[in-house]
Amino acid sequence: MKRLIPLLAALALATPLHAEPVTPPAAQASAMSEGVVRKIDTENAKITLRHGPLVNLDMPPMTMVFRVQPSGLLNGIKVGDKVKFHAEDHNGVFTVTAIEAAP
Ligand SMILES: [Cu+2]
Repeated sequence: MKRLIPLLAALALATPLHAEPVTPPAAQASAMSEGVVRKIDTENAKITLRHGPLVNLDMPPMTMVFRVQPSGLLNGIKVGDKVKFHAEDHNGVFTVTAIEAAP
């Protein structure tokens, strides 16, 4: 019975008393970022993007290589395209999980 007390205390602390006026986690998790395609490596499912700030990854603008998953996302994407994309940190591997050419 003693072991239940820390658990109940943790649950009580985890329950927010009021909503904070911040971006909901769900919206951040699916946030789309802007970028320009610099290089595409279809064989290895990799893409080099010059990207703007990645809010969900807390990353400043830079040019870097991302893994693409699924690799079929690269279909129809060309070097030089302006894109909107979503990237996630998959165990330390920055992975694009959604990408679309921006007008
Ligand atoms: Cu980056």
